[in-house]
Amino acid sequence: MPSPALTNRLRPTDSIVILTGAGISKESGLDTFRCAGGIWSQVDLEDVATPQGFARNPDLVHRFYNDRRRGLADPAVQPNAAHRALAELERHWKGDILLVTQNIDDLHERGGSKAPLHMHGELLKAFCLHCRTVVELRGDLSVHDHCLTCGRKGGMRPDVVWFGEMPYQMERIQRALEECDLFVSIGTSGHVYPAAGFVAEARSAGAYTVELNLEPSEGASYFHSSINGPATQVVPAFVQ
Ligand code: BJW
Repeated sequence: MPSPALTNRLRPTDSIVILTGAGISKESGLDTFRCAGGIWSQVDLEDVATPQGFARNPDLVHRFYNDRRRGLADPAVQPNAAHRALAELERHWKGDILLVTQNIDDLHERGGSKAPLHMHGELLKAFCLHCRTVVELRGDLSVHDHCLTCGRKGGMRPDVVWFGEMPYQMERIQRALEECDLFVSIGTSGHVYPAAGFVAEARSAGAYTVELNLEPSEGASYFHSSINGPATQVVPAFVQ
């Protein structure tokens, strides 16, 4: 159940869209992108998160995502109280909930969420640029890999959405935003579109909008309400 302030606004069958970003996985031990010391202070995003960067130097891009895949496999990296609280909400809420994550980790799934929509793709998947077959991936990826479906070499890439590429399942997300009664954004800086525009879309369609973030994000003024603090505290408190 959402917090008392919200229970007054919501009916038990209302529809909820939840958007999560890197901040929800920070306390699980994964870096964010734009916080001090974050991923974009360690590498140039043009090199590792654009199709042009991959065309220029696929080895570098593979190393970057292989390292992050190994980081995700570290036994210390586990879903935290915020991931688990959202899964609990999904289990008990009678209305529709669409959990949209910008994160490519699998911590929502491991925390118990049934089917998070990974709009920026998944670290544990790869696809073939030649035949578009998507495969599950546990180990490293390299330019020497062959596609098991079409047999061609060198075309396997991480199944993640880079700058300039279209995020996944946008039509489904747009529909849910138009129909939702509550939009909740958790642990995202609001720098990257189209996700950064979801609050305005949901709000103009009539939803109540709430931000849960360590600090006010770029788009904090668009939300009806903002709650600031670490996700492992504010998310369980919000959904209880
Ligand atoms: C905590 C916490 C704790 C910390 N508890 N909170 C000009 C204007 C408008 C748009 C554009 C523009 N120029 C270009 C664009 C489009 C571009 C874009 O938005 N660029 C901006 C940078 C300006 N977007 C795109 O290109 C997207 N595609 C697109 O628009 O397609 C349309 C189209 C395509 C082609 C033709 C025509 C149209 C694609 C964006 C892809 C983003 N990909 C990445 C990397 C891939 C995946 C990966 O490697 O992991 O996705 S970038 C990176 O940023 C990653 C993230 O998902 C994404 C968002 O980051 P997030 O999650 O918000 O993390 P942070 O670090 O920014 O913030 C963390 C927050 O947590 C902070 O606020 C902290 O305070 C908080 N926090 N600890 C709670 N414990």
